[in-house]
Amino acid sequence: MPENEPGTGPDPEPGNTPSGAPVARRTLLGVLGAGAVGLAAAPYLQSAWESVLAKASQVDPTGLSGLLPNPGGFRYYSIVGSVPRKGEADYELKIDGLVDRVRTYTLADLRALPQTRVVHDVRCTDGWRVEKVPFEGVKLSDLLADAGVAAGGKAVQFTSFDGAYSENLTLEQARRPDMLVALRMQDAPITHEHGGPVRLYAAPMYFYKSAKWLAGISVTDRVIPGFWEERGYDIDGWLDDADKHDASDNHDASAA
Ligand SMILES: Nc1nc2c(c(=O)[nH]1)N[C@H]1C(S)=C(S)[C@@H](COP(=O)(O)O)O[C@H]1N2
Ligand SMILES: [Mo]
Repeated sequence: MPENEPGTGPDPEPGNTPSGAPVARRTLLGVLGAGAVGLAAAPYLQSAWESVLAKASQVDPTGLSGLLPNPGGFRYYSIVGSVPRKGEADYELKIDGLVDRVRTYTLADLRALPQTRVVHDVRCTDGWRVEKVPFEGVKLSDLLADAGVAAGGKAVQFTSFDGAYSENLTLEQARRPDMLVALRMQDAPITHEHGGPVRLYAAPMYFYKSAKWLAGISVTDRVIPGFWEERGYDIDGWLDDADKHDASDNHDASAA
């Protein structure tokens, strides 16, 4: 079933919007025939196939790509048609809002901080799941401590350099040890398609909380609903089995 038809899946989705505006997730490529689908059977072609899927996801408005096999188990989502590539020379993460010290980090800065590895199942509200995916990066709590949360800070808002996506966590959620500003996924640098060079990884929550192409972290005085939350998604997004109250007893985070 097309993923961007309202009311057809477990979550409400927006309908088509005028071109140029953010639309429902774009996950498809109508141009690929059965022959191309067959490529997915060859493991050594996996990354090539994934990059075809990713390219198609940037342009196809039909939402049918979710019906095609993806050997990695993931589907690539973006609410905008194209996202600039950022890397070593031009990537920057800014932490501002209700903080004692505004901070900016380059990729090298982030890599120089202690890295944490979290292994958890990834789940999208659309029903797909990838088991035991390793992510590595800097604990969000470390960055918040570095900037210093000022009086009145209650929540955190994440923004993306796609120019449209946003997400949030309460400060309590953000300080869990399984909330990462992730630089690596599946033991490799995060690809552009997966939101690299830096994305959020909110392990105990549905994957929509894990903002791709992370550009900003702003401490706010209240939770500001994110892109999908404005469209009906749960504000918290806990996975069914998440330990919502005590991260220290039941999480997969460990020092890398
Ligand atoms: N910037 C941005 N982040 C995003 C999204 C998006 O469309 N744009 N989609 C979310 C959803 S619904 C999911 S399931 C995951 C998909 O991540 P993937 O594309 O790496 O599989 O990213 C989340 N973060
Ligand atoms: Mo999702």
